[in-house]
Amino acid sequence: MTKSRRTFLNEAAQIAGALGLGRFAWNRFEDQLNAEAPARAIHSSHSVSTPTMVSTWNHGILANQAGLEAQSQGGNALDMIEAAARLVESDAEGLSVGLGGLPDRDGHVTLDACIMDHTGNAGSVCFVQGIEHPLSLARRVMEDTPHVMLSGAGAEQYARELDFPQINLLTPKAQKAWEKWHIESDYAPVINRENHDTIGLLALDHEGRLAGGCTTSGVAYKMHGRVGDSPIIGAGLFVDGQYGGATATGLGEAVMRTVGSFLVVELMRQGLSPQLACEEAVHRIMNSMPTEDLQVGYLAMDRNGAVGGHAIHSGFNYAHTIGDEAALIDATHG
Ligand code: SD4
Repeated sequence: MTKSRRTFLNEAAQIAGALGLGRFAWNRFEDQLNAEAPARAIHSSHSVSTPTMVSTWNHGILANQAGLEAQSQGGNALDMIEAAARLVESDAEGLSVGLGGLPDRDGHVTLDACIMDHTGNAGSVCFVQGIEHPLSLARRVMEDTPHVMLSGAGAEQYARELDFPQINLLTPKAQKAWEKWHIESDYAPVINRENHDTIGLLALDHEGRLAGGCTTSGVAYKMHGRVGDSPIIGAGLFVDGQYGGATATGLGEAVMRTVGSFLVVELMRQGLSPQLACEEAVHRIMNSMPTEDLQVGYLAMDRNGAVGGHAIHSGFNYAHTIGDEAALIDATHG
């Protein structure tokens, strides 16, 4: 027998309570159920075989283009992620990813990255120095080792075994910025430090496979040895091929404390749209710590290609590319 709508909503409300969904998210979920034509339907109207990518910040536009190019040459979702990441990692102008990333307080550029596929395979490296493409190294950890994560000297040793080129990642521009900072040596997180921050990427390929990646030099002037959320599976990135993927940007400590990307995907699994799931995960942070001085943004895509993004403060944007159509979108906030 079919349940009445009221019974369904009552039961769903109890589940939402058990999940700890805030009142706000529950109201929005109800709106979503009541809506005649929810935004999700518009997004999901394109076929799953239309390759789609979303990536954080302005540099996502070019990254997505590189990802879609890899796909058109026969690549799958993982190839899309890797090609997109490599482009941004090689950009010496960007101050927070790969080559040219701002160093830690001791002047060392240390990188974190991870990758995950639709079957739950994951690879990650953290606190890696002297390698331009940490996400490619993370992929090799995933595909060619029995492990998920390698760190520091061990990850660098593995990179040498694989003949990854060794380079100095500290560019004159980043060194100059660090020398200026070093005079005062005053560490404080800066909201939206530059609009070309960590890159978090999600891709859906022509066969409907999802993959995700995240690569960063982490917050500038961090303590030597500090690792953020970006290489932590479940924090900076999580993908569940049945439901969707999510990635994070911003102050990693806040993301790690709330296992942010896993939370976003779990909320999608419970029925929230990517947008509502991102909003709820941001509110989880806002309800548990002071956030005047910290920014976190989440980006999510479900297995049908529907997308959402939300941040604590304004300033977070993301690139959304479907086939050959690309748009830069200002995420909602607050
Ligand atoms: C970190 N989440 O290391 C990264 C930095 C970042 O936007 O994403 N900045 O905490």
